[in-house]
Amino acid sequence: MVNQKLVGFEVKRIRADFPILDRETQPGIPVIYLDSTASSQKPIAVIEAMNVFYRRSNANIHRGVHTLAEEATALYEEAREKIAKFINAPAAKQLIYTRNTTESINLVAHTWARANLKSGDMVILTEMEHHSNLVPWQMLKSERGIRLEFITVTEEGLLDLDSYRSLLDQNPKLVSFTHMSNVLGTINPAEEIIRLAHEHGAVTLVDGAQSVPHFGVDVQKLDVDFLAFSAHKMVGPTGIGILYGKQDLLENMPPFLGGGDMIKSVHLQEFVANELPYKFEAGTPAIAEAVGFGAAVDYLTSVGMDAIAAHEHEITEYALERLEEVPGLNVFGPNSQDKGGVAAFTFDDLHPHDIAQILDRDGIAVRAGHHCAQPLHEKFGVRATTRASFYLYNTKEEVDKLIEGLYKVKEVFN
Ligand code: C6P
Repeated sequence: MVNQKLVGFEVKRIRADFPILDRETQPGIPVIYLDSTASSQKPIAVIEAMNVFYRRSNANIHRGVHTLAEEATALYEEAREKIAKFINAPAAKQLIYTRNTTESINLVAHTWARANLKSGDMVILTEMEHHSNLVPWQMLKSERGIRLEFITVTEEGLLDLDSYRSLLDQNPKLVSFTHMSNVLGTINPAEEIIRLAHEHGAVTLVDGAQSVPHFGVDVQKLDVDFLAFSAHKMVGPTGIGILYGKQDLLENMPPFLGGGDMIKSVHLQEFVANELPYKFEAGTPAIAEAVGFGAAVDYLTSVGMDAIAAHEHEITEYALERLEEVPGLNVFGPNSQDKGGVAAFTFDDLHPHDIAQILDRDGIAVRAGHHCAQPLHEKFGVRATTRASFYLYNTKEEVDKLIEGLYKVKEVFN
């Protein structure tokens, strides 16, 4: 999928849609934004959709019968329909608006898991998880005594499926894993992992924070039970994400937060929960953000997810080749065949924060640290890495600037 020939992908035209890319963070140097894995930039279409919403249609949803309230409700629900189509969900009501991927995973841990897991039950994770797919399960472990086991990561940064198969024989209740690593860039074989989990009667949760923004994800093809992702990593606004779930699972889960909108009726001593998806959406939600999320999905669809994946693949392949030329630099993770647009590296014994700071002097934005994947860094015996990441608006020229910047870093420290 990621190796298709690029047809009609004009990065120059795409860049013109993202006003921030003209911003000079250093005098005379437009920013070179290589940190989309942390959060992507936003096109005019998204910024405008939210602007127009506030100027024309702003009101609370599901509450009023006046024109503005009806308009706001319609826009909020239209966005849900668009996002549902984007991931090929059978029905929009299977998409719960949350704040982000983290909240989506916590929702499953608080509702499905607390209703279905007891002491000694096994949850399979992987060694490459982001903290948001680790800590909620560790919390449940302290509270309930569930057992956590991990699919190991090989030296090349791939999941060791033999270790997975041997864990499956121990009757896991849940397999929860990242579709794409935010450090190694590894794109995991989600369909196979899910199929094997289902053969062993386990429920599956995919952390799609880094996959849904970067290539086509089809929940029906994957047959995944839960999928979590965030708008801000896919050219949409911050403050909104999605939990997709299979209908029967969602219907049988207890509600998450209690309050307005998530109820059908309330009496002094009890309440009756609302239908899907509102059962999980307590309180006034991020309405303008939902509208922006819908616009983001429209934007990505108009460019084409296959074209985006192919462009990122080309840039990543080029970046890996060029990074390899730099003496003392070591990129983590597999080669470009199994990898999305992420290159996390160590460089001699330089501290990643120093590297990032010096690159910033040339307007190059990269991230330094453990990227909320501390156990993975421990596994590879490093405290931190420097990470460059690529999205639809990045160019080979920007990769060249990164390489020039890295040689400058070397000079500074010599
Ligand atoms: N990774 C990064 O710089 P939120 O913050 O909830 O939108 O996404 C959390 C998350 C979950 N899973 C994966 C694989 C992720 O990469 C992230 C976010 C950012 O790598 C911020 S730490």
